[in-house]
Amino acid sequence: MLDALSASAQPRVVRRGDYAPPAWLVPDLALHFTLDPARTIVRATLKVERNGAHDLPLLLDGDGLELLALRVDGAAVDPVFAGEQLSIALAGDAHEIETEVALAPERNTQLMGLYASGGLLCTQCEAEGFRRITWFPDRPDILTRYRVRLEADKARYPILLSNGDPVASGDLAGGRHFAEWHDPFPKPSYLFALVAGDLVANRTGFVTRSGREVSLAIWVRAPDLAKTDHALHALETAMRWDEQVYGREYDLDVFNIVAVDDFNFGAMENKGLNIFNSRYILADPDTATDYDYDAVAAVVAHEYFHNWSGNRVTCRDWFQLSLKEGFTVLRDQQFSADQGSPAVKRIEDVRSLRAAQFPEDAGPLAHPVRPDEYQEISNFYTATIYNKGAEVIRMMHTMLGAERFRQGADLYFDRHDGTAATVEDFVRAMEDASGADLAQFRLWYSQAGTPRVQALLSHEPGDGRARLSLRQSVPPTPGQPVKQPMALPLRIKLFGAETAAPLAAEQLVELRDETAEIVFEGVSERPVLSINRGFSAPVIVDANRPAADLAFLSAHDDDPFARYEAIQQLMLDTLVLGVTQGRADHGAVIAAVRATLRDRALDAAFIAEAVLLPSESFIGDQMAMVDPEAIHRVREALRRDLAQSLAADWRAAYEGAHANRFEYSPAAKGARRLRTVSLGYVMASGAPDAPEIAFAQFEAADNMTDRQGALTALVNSDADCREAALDIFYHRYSDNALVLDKWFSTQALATRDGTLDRVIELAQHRDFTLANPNRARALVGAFSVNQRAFHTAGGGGYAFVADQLIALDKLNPQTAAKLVPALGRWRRFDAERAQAMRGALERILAVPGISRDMFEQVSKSLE
Ligand code: 0A1
Ligand code: ZN
Repeated sequence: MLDALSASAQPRVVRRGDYAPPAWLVPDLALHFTLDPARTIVRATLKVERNGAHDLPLLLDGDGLELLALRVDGAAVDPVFAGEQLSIALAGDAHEIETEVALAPERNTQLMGLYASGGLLCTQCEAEGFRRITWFPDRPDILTRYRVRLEADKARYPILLSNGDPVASGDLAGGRHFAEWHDPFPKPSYLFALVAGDLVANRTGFVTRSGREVSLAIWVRAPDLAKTDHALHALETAMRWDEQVYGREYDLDVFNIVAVDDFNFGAMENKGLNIFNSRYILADPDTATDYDYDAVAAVVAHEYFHNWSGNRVTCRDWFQLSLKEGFTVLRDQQFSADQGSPAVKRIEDVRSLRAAQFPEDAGPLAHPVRPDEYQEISNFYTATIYNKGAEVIRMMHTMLGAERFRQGADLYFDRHDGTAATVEDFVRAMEDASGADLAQFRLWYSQAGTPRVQALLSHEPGDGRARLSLRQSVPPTPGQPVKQPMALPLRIKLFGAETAAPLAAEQLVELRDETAEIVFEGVSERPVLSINRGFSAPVIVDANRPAADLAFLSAHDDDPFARYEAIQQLMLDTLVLGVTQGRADHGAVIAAVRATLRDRALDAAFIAEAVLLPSESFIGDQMAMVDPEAIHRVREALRRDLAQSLAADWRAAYEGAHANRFEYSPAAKGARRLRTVSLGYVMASGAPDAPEIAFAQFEAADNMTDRQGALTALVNSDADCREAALDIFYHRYSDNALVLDKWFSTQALATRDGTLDRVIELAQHRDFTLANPNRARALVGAFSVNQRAFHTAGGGGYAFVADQLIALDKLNPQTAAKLVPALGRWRRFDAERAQAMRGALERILAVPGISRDMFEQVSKSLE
């Protein structure tokens, strides 16, 4: 097998333990770009300085560069290569290295380095893309001052942007022009960026709290300008929030954001020049859903917050990635919570953690928040690094309290400003500022796997005592067969089953040993346990509470998250029982949903989250062996029963949640959400007028949330008008790529019969292309998380995805490799499906020239 692989796919393993400080530093870099999509010339002048006493050569990284010239202190030298690196022997302690290279942005389909997107030229350098632009020690612990000169055709590329502040610009002969940018802050190469194109800006001014005047601009192509107000407003709000909550101010005179259509991730925090996937910038009511609006604000805030957590303090090496990502995700979650309902935000964040990170932690690609090794770092931009990393820092916040946490953050920023730091530095700053002992807590960074906590509450009415026994275990994960007990904070409260009153104040219990017992005194009535309130620890709790207790908590708990959790657990228990026993009583779920729907004290957004059934894949995650058809059947049966038993309530909720005109406010968003969820139930009831109601909403909608909500309800059904609705939608938005993505993904996510065939057909559609990552994800990515359709008996779903990934790997390995995990879940399926999934993975692995990205994901998935 191995001899079929290209050199690029030879398993190279990078280990955290092998870290060594750089032999040479690069304090200054001048970059000169002669931009052209077919052939761009890059001249680089590096000032290098020996770092300590040694006689090691200077090693420069490069990838796919045509080397035109190499000079040391002005004299041409012949290049010497050591593996993929350029090795330069240097006699003195300080030298000047000059290189000249050529590259072809328009042929760059990987979208790493300098590439063309929709008439623009732009860059993506994290994690190792800078080496695709010029020869450089492309590692995050080299901090360099950049001076950049861009030259390009003026008509085609009137706007020339890079990091830092603009210092000069002007015209050149032959219709060309130039711009120069200096970034006063030393930065790692992964934060370098440039953009050239025909762009217009939505601008505003911002005065920081110490009085610095900053000019903010969001750059897009002219037709998109009207869709940038929301992002610009979010940026201002985020800048103010970071001053108020973390005491962090912006530090340059300009802050530019550019939206591009072809982008591997969501966005990138390049110093002073953020580059965004346009789906996280562009929003107007007709084309973006409330979900999109929220995501735009969250990603704008996330990238802005990186200016401190990531840029001012960066990462020593890529094993420390969660240092910037976990912390920044926590910061963007806190920001979003402050803009609307913190409870609903927490519910959404936990839902996505459970949908993406828990399965990762339970599968073949499980890795610690601070990994020990990787083959390709791009594969480690995962839910574990981002979302679990955020949960780990959130636990510190919970244990230390807001005030001491803030002191820890201040100490961290003060100590490490202008340097490349480690996860250990962060934890130590938290300890030093607070006096807390986080020695055992550090296991969260080194041990993979989601801990499980068993909780058993017993009550002796005679002596008024209740005892809570806790037992934790951390499952084995690849390379980590045996685990130690974690330190985990559990917020716990008891309620009286008769009075519905709290029996004592909430306790924050820090479980440290494998087992613990907590005794509550003066408990005279039967207690009901509320545990892991607010999802204080990212663990799975097995509390085995009877349906009656869950129903009770869903009505009476005073922690909204716990209330949500109780009704969801009740649904989940009922669904799992239905799948494993073939039948389950729906009565308790129906009663709890009725009570929630009728509770006037609850806000609409919360109700909508609470009454939604757990997804098919989340039900699957609870079972050792997933039966996708049975799960679908049982869930649909409960949905229908809920729909019919509460038919009048759903109609009332649907009609009550009607707004007259579009408005983007927490209340209006909540109303729309409840409206869409209720419409789903109205459809599920099978009422003959239901499709008409959905179709009427689809046509009359004055916003994308209502329109896509109705379309989804129709597409999931067998209603006659489903195809008509799809056609109308397609023609209405055929010139809007981001909305067409929705057209693809809505169909790929459909839970009805025949989805596999439809998806295969859509891959042939003239608007489908693997060259655009958003489009590839909209069809292939969405389909691969549609449990029922992807696992259609016969293995056609696996074969389809394998075909697409093989084709995509040739264009864009990063985006292809991100889609492998769905196939890696084979251990959880019956022999026939498992074999077909393995077959698909083996077929991918056998392709000659497979990328390093794919090789790592696929080979680990087969182990
Ligand atoms: N640091 C960015 C994520 C990011 C990572 C890699 C990329 O390469 C294609 C792009 C973006 C963030 O956290 O937003
Ligand atoms: Zn980030």
